Amino acid sequence: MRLDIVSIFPEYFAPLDVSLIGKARERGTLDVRVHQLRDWTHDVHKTVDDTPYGGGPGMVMKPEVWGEAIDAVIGDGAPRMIVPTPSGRPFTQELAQELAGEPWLLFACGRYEGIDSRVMAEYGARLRVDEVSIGDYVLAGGEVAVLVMVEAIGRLLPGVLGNAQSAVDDSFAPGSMRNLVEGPVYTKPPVWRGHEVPAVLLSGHHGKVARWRRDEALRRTMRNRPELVAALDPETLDKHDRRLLEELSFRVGPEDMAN
Ligand code: 6GU
Repeated sequence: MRLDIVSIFPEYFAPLDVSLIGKARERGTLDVRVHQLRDWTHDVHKTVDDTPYGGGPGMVMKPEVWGEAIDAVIGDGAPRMIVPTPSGRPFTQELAQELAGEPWLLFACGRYEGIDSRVMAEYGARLRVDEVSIGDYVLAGGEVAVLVMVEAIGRLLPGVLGNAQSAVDDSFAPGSMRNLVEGPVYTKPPVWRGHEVPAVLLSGHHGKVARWRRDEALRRTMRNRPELVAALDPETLDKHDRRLLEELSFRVGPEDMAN
């Protein structure tokens, strides 16, 4: 996969040299190219922003410099373009999976109050353009959001994770624990500062371990993400799940009423 990132702060992307993503780049699985937006300015001050039409606070990124930058980066190609912004569609595991299937992504990082909207209109006519938000809070610019997205997408590429099962078991990944967060994990030693590893995990009984993990996932989801429990499809819950959720004083679906 090829990734182009355009930003006025290329230094933000130094972390992409390390860990899983850094290794994937060394192997050639990922071809990451970071570009300085100011390289496409023509004035001595390398100006990238101006005051907003209609008034109001802050500055807006100028369309001409973005147009020159994007034209130069894409050439005759047609990457999928991602514009990080708190006004965008939510970045989810599902969107990460979808983007991991693309051959080429272009991230256009805005600062200040954002990029002149005509840039998205112009390239939206030629490329698939998505404005994407990583959560309901406001960052100073899109750079950190792009780091988040590149890591989430990159680890899904074939051969990037050591253990292929790791991505399948993730909280929010499509699969058996879909829509639940994962429960607690433990490693050796069996007792640490008086805290014992739950005995079932040492039992070697795979069925009991699986059931215990599901119970813990349900408990933790109930505690930390009650809105996910409320959205569960009752069809995906077995009798044991229902009993546990009842114990946690939660009622599920009409099917539950019958018993
Ligand atoms: Cl993608 N950008 C900015 N600037 N702030 C954000 C965001 C993105 N997602 C959440 N907050």
